[in-house]
Formats: sequence, structure tokens, C-alpha cells
Amino acid sequence: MIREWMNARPRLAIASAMGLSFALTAGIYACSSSSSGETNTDGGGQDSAAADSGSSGSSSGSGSGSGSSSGDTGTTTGDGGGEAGRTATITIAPVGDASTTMGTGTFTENGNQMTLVLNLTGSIPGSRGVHVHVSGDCTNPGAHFNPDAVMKNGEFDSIVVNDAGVGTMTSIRMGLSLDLPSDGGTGIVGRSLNVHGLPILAADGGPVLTDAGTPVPAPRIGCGVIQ
Ligand SMILES: [Cu+2]
Repeated sequence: MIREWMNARPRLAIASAMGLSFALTAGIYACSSSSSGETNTDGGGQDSAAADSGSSGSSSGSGSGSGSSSGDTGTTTGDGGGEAGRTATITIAPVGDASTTMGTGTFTENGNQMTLVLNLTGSIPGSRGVHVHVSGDCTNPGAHFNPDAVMKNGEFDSIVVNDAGVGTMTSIRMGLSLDLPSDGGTGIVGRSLNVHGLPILAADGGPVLTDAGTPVPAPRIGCGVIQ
């Protein structure tokens, strides 16, 4: 993801020199929207736009109260709109009757860079996907939150859980902020962080397919609201 961003920079610089940055940027976004369809398959959110605009305000008090808890110490870095030093927390609770996945984590904003430190216990050994989903409703979190579909900002590294069910991860993504969703297009406060479990496998070991022929997404095993 970061590599994609770095690869894109020279092209942007060249295009800027030619006075074509707007056209190229538009082109990148057009490509990204056509190649990011997978995000809608994960978590069952076809109506990400509706979830995006409506969930943060209506889903819970955690969304509305989180602004004051994010600890805005307030020094603007000027390199991407974010502010240095703001933090948000996450408490992961199990999703589904069979899950015992619990966890805690911290998001730290530094300019345009977002660092997630996540700790899980009671989880399933192996590599587990960790994503910000658009809604803060853990019963229906919607699609992945990726304000820049090229970088897939909301899809953090997978966390590796050991045989004791414990995992620890530090993962960095660009282009996210600790604003409320209503404050800007990159805000994650009030949205949910989701941990995914094993993929659904058919009797022959292959993926179970939807009616549309795409793999049924891995179920979520943990979720919490970013606040
Ligand atoms: Cu996900």
C-alpha cells in the first residue's frame, strides 16, 4: 500500500510539471473505484454511502462522544491535514457466539500518518485481517473504509495470532484522521475496527461461493468502535 503510494508520487510530480495533475489524479481515482469492488464483499455492506453518512451519528453515543476523548493536543504539522498527538482507543469484543476474541488498541495520528497498535487475546491462531469498516455499528459494519481506494487506507496489516490466541501488531497507514466522519472524508472516529476469522471453506477445501460466483468473505470474529 505504501509502495503503491510511493510509486504514484513520481507520476504525480511529472504530471504537475506538465500542468496535468488534475487530469491524472482524476484518472487514478477512476481506476481505483473500478478495482476496489472487493471491499463491498467484506462485511456485507452494499450501501456503504448510506452507512457512511448515517451510522456515525445514529449508531451510538460512542460516536458522538468520541471527539472529546481523542485527546487533541493540537499541533498542526501542515503535511496532510491531520494533527500531531491525537489518539483514539479501541476495545475489541467477540462477534458471533463461537468467538472469544477480545482486544484493545490505540490509534495515534501524526500528520497524514495513522499508527494502530492492536493487542488480541482469546483469538484464533493464524493471520487475521484487520480493517476499519465504514459504520460504527458492529452488527452491521458495512464496507471497508478506504477514503483513498488506491491506498486502501482502512485495511491495516493482518495481525498474527499465536497458538495461545495472543497477537500484537503495530501497523501504519496514510490518509486517515481522527476526525469524526462528519468533519471530513478521512475521519475514523465513530467507525468500527473489525478482525476477521477463518475463511469459509466448502467440504472440498475450496471457498464457498456466493450466487455471483465470488468467495463468501471471511466472517468477523471481533469488532469495536473507534473512540
Ligand atoms: Cu473487513
